[in-house]
This record gives sequence, structure tokens and C-alpha cells, in this order.
Amino acid sequence: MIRDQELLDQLVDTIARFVRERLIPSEAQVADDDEIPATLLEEMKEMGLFGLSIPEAYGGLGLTMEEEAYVVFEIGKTSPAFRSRFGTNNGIGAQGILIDGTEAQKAKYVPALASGEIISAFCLTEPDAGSDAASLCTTAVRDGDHYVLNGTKRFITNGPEANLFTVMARTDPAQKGARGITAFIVEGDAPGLSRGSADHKMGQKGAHTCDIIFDDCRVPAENIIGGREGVGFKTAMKVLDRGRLHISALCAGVAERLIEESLSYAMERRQFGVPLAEHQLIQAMLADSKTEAYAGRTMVLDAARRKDAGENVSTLASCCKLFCSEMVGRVADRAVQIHGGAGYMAEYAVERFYRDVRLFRIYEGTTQIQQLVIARNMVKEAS
Ligand code: COS
Repeated sequence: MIRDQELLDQLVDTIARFVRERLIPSEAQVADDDEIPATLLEEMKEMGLFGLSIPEAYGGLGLTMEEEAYVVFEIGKTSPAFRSRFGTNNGIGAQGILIDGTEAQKAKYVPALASGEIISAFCLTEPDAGSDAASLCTTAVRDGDHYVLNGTKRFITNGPEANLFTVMARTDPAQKGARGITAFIVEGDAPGLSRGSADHKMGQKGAHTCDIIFDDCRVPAENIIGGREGVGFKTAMKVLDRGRLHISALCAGVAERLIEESLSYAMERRQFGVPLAEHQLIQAMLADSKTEAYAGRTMVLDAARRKDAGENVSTLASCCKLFCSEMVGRVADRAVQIHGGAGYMAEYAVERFYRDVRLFRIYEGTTQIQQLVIARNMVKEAS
């Protein structure tokens, strides 16, 4: 749903300019340094990027899912590492509190997430619980008016810099599956919380992940999201439904950037006496990428509109994540191919994006998990 087309157009234009003038020129440096400069982070805060989809009542811009998709298409035109820093505050780092939190929890934490004053992270994955998230074994045991958490969370995006965590832990050891899991809000300086060293990743340099370790970590009982034990897995799933749409929009945006890079290279570079773009086999790759990116963009907008209209989009979010993350992988592969030898060289952006986009098929649910969710929901609806 678009509430005010003119305002949205202005916002999208402003973000597109910021991406073009400030972020794209810094991409290579950020990748080399594995660090986003503090000045850029400040600019992102000033633009409200940390609170795009946080309600206005808590200091955010209150974008609807459809509006967010249009914004994220633009953000996709630069390195995904930039999005990683502020996307989590809008998405998986804040949505647990926004969807299922109490009013007091929202009032306490959400304004600082919207402003970017605090950075958040989502702690579901563990060394032995990845796709099978309901098998997680981090424990939370009640002790007076606190819970004591023990366990390790793995590959936590923003882990090194986050100071607020949504943590899924098992409060009922008798319940081995989803029903024994509770979601907690854990502050970064909670006693017993520590961070592992930053992971060395294939791509997305500038976005950091690490282990988050809970060693008799004491968390106030009032920090259970929504105040209810045993429903934390459902909170996590609802958060991921929304997150999967956001990542799909990002994939569609990155695909557009890769197509721009491919087209401009193909028009400039000459072989056999003519620009590459005049060779039909190159044209076929350009056309396939354009068609697939358009399909991705369209399905994201459709699912986003349905979500805004109040439909349950769990299946559609997985359809979008499945298609868009695979699609951008193919587009990146063609982009490297169109660039030929140059596409294998680090000075061309497509080499970096080729590595960056690989993660999209894995995080927030692998392609295989999306297939499983879609098919299971189909069977459930039919029976
Ligand atoms: N919204 C609300 N509730 C949901 C839900 C959703 N989208 N999906 C599942 N649930 C509920 C189910 O209805 C069920 O509730 P009941 O016990 O009341 O029936 C409960 O959650 C457990 O669901 P389910 O039985 O489907 O759980 P499974 O363990 O079989 O598996 C999958 C669920 C595989 C879909 C889940 O573990 C998953 O998404 N894994 C991938 C995790 C992931 O994306 N990790 C990325 C890391 S975070 S960046």
C-alpha cells in the first residue's frame, strides 16, 4: 500500500541519490577495509534508514511493506553490506519486539532502534541448529525475577557491533521442538554475554558476523517478548516471513545493478569489430537477466501489497525469497560472463557482487527451506 505517492517518490529519489553519490563510490574501499566509514553510518542515521519500517510513533518512517520494497530496490543497487547494518534494525532485529512485544518493551527499545542509536541482531541459528531451527539448545532457566541463558548462537549478523539481541532460547527442556522456545530481548552489556571473533566470510565485506556466547547470562524476566513463554519460535517465524520479503526486494535491486553494469560494459567493449551488445549471444544473456529481474520485482510488489492488505503471506514470502535469491545468482553469473576475463578481476564490481549474492540463497532460510515451507503450506491448505 502506498500512502502518499509524492512523498514516497521523494524518499526513493533521495535514497537513489545517496546510493549513487555516496555509497557506490565507497564500495571498493568498504570491501578492502571490511569496514563502513563512520561518516557514512552517520549519514544513514540522519536519513532515517535505521527506522524505515518502524512505526512513526516510535520515531521511524513507518513505511508499509510495499513502500519498503520500493526503497529496498534502490538500496540493492549498492553493496549489500550497507543494507546489512541498518536493515537489521528495520527487520529481524526489531520486528520480534514490534510484532509480539509488549507496549512497554516497544517504548523502551524501539525509538533507539529507529534512530540507529542501538544496533540490533537476531539470534536463532546455533552450531547444531541451522535450518532445523526448532532443535535449538540454548537454554533459559528461571532464577527469581531473571532467566539464566546458556548456549552459543552462530553467524550472527551485526554480532560484533550489536547492543540489542532478540534471542530464541529453550525455557522448557521437556518440549524438544518449537513449543519449548521463548524469545528474549537481551541487552549487549548483559552479564555473561560475550562475542566470538569476527567470521572470515566469502563476501559482503563490511557486514560482520560472529558467535554470540551466553555463559550464565542473566536476563530480566520482563524481557521475554510479549511476556509469554513457549511462543518464541512463532515470533521468529513471523519475523522471518517479513524478513524474507525484504531480502527478496534486495535481490531484485541487486539484479538491476548487475544488469546496469552488464549493459554498460557490453555497449562499451568491442569484439569482432562491434560492441559486445550487438552480439546475439550476449543479447540473450542481457534479455534473460532483464526478464528475470522484472519477474522478481513484480512478485515482491504483489506479495508486499497483499501483506499490507492483511493477508497471510508466509507462502508468498517464501516464493519470493526462493525465486529472487536464485534469480540474482543467475544474473550475477551472467554479469561475470558478459564481462569475460574482466569479470573475474577485483577491479570490476561484478566480481564482488558475484560473491556477495551467494549469501542470499542461504540466510533467512535456504532455498531448500523455502521449498519446504511452500510445499508444506500447499498441502496444508489443500487438506
Ligand atoms: N508464522 C507463524 N507461526 C508459524 C510460522 C509462521 N510463518 N511457521 C510455523 N509456525 C508455527 C507452526 O504453526 C507451529 O505451531 P504449532 O506448534 O502451534 O502448530 C510451530 O510454529 C512450529 O512450526 P513447524 O511445525 O512448521 O516447525 P518445524 O520445526 O517443522 O520447521 C521450518 C519449520 C523448517 C520452516 C523452520 O525451522 C525454518 O524456517 N527454518 C529455517 C530457519 C531460518 O530461516 N534460519 C535462518 C537464520 S535467521 S537469519
